[in-house]
Amino acid sequence: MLPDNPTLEQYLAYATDLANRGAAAFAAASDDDALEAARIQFLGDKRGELLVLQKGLGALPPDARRDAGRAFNEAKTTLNAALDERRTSLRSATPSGPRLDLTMPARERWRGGKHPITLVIDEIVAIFRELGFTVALGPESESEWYNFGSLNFPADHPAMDLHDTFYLGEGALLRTHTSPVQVRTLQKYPPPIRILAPGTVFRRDPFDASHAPAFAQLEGLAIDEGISFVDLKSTLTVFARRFFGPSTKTRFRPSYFPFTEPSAEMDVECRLCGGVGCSACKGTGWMEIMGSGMVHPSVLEAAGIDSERFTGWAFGMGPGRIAMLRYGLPDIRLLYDSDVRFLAQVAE
Ligand code: 2U9
Repeated sequence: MLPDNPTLEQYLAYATDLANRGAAAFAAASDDDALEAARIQFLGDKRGELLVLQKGLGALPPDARRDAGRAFNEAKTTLNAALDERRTSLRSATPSGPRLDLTMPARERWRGGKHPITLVIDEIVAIFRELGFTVALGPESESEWYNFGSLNFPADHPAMDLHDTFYLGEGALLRTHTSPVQVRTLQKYPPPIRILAPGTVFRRDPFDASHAPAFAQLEGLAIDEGISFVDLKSTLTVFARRFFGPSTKTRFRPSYFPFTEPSAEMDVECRLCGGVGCSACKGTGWMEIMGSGMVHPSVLEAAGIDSERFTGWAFGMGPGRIAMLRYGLPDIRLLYDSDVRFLAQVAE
């Protein structure tokens, strides 16, 4: 401690002692926190020991102040130099970059996954691939001929109405089904042909619980010599059993499409009630899965295929609808609003 009214000798001795103790404390500081504590002790703005030494100058006789002032400045220089030196040496010993808290619990990893519709398409494609089908793709912007004309739609068919189809101008439109892909494939490759055409299609439908203006479709086509409705029924039943389970019952109901004759809807026994009847199947015990039929001879001829020699069958389904049945979804919009909390439940 510096006495209240020190002599010059006491002041000089105290200044030297202070400088030595401070320099030693700085040199001994093992990390930033210890160095900061030592800095506050010796160089602190409010109660630092150097401040006390400075205040002590005023208590000295005037003729002692010059020597005492020099001793004070030396002590100050020594302390600041020792502090700087230790700061530099600690910094070079500490790895640079952000400090890591290795005890912090890890964040759960975000895992991406396939969309439920993509999962359904992949699964359908895998089943038909084993049955000899390959995937064919084509443009989403089509001509009226590929989308309607080649597929035996009469010129006044309501699907061609402005209220049902998005027209792009200059004879182009957004395809309303993936059937044009099959027509293009038939023009390009000779039979036998077995193809699947998955893709997005567009219709001027309201966006509600069961409709979307843009949605996924998956169509299939088989063309060969001697193909009959028996091949259609048996192949689609094998598909239904692979997709929905080996005991799945199917039934075919007569239907109508311009591009197939005869045409049929395929139903599977309701997955939710086992055929007893529930709200999902509207009490019928059956769920409609897809449309199908024997390719109309006019469609074969339009694509350049000899309809006397070749026959074929086709089918079409909406993978979004299948995903709704499989995952028990009440509203098709769930599939389109990209809410990861919903999507993560089925992501693979
Ligand atoms: C060619 C010849 C025939 C494709 C077919 C269906 C039956 C069908 C609908 C199901 C629900 C479309 O997604 S949906 O709205 N489709 O029912 N589609 S037969 O027939 C073809 C295709 C191409 C050359």
